[in-house]
Amino acid sequence: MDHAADTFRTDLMTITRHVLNEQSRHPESRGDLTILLSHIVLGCKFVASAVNKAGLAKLTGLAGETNVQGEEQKKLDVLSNEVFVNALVSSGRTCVLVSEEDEKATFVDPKLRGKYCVCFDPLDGSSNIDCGVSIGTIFGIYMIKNQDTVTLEEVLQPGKDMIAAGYCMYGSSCTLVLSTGNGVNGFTLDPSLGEFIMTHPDIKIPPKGKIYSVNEGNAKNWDTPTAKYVEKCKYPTDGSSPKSLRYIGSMVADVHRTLLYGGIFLYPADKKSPSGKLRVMYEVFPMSFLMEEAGGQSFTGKGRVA
Ligand code: AHM
Ligand code: MG
Repeated sequence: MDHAADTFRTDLMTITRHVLNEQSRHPESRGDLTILLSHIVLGCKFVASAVNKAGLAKLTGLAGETNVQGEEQKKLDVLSNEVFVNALVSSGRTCVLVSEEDEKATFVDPKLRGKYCVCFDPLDGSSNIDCGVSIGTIFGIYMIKNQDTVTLEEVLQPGKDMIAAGYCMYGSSCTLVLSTGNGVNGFTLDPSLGEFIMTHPDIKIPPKGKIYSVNEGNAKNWDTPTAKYVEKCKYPTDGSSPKSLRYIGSMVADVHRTLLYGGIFLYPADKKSPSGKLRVMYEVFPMSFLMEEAGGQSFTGKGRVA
C-alpha cells in the first residue's frame, strides 16, 4: 500500500520555516528581518495573483485609463508598487523605502519605523507586462544605524553592505530566490497551499555556461571591447563551440536562467546610455549580491559591482 509520503512530500521547507531556521543561527536576533521578509513574501503572493489575473481583470493598459464602469484602472506596475509600499510600511520594520516607481524615497511615519531600508523594483520588465511574458520583483535590504535620524545620504550605501536581497519571478511558475548572506535558496509558490516551498536549495551558478544574454539590437552603440566580447561568443577563436543566445528582456528572468544554467547576462553601457540602462540601487546591487552569494561574479566593466 502507498504511504502518503511516497506520493506527497509531507515535510515541506516553507520560506517561513527557512527564514526562522536562519534566524535561529543568530541568537541575538529579535526576529525583525523575519517579520520584514514575511511581509515581502505576502507582497510577492499578492502581485503573483494580480499578474495571473491580469489578462482577465483587464489590469493591463495605461495607468489612468478608465474601464467601462468609469473606474480608474491601475496598471500592474502601479498596483504592485502600492502592494509593496503597504506591505513594507505595515511590517513596522522599515524606515525608508526606495522604489523604482517613486521619484522620491518614502520616509516611513516615525510611529511605524523600524531599522531597515528596502530598495525595490516592484515590477521589473515593463516591456513584457502586456504580453504575459515573465516579469519580476527585485529587492535589496540595508540596515540603518539610527531610524529616527535617517537621511537620504545614509540610504545610498554600497551594495556590499546589503544584508539581504532577492527577487520573485512571475513566470510559468512563481519563484522566489532569496539570500540573507548565507548562500542562495529558491522557493516555488504552491498555489494550492499559498506557500513558497523550497525547490532550489543552496543555488550555485555552474562554473561554465553555454549561454550569453544581451540585447544585441544595441550593438551599433557598443564600445569596441564589448563588441569584441560578443563576437567571440558567436565566433570563438579557441576551438570551442559558439554560445547560445537567450534574451527575454526581463532582468529577473534573464538573471534567473543565468543563475541556474550558467553563462553571462550583460547590459553594457553604450553611446545612448553611457552609464548603462539598469538601475544600481534596486536592480544591479541586489542581483549582484545574489550572484556573488551563488559563487558567481558581477562587474561594471571596470571592476566589481559593490
Ligand atoms: P524596466 O525597469 O523599465 O522594466 O527596465 C528594466 C528592464 C530589465 O528588466 C531588462 O534587463 C532591460 O530593461 C531590458 O531592456 P531592453 O528592452 O532595452 O533590452
Ligand atoms: Mg526595472
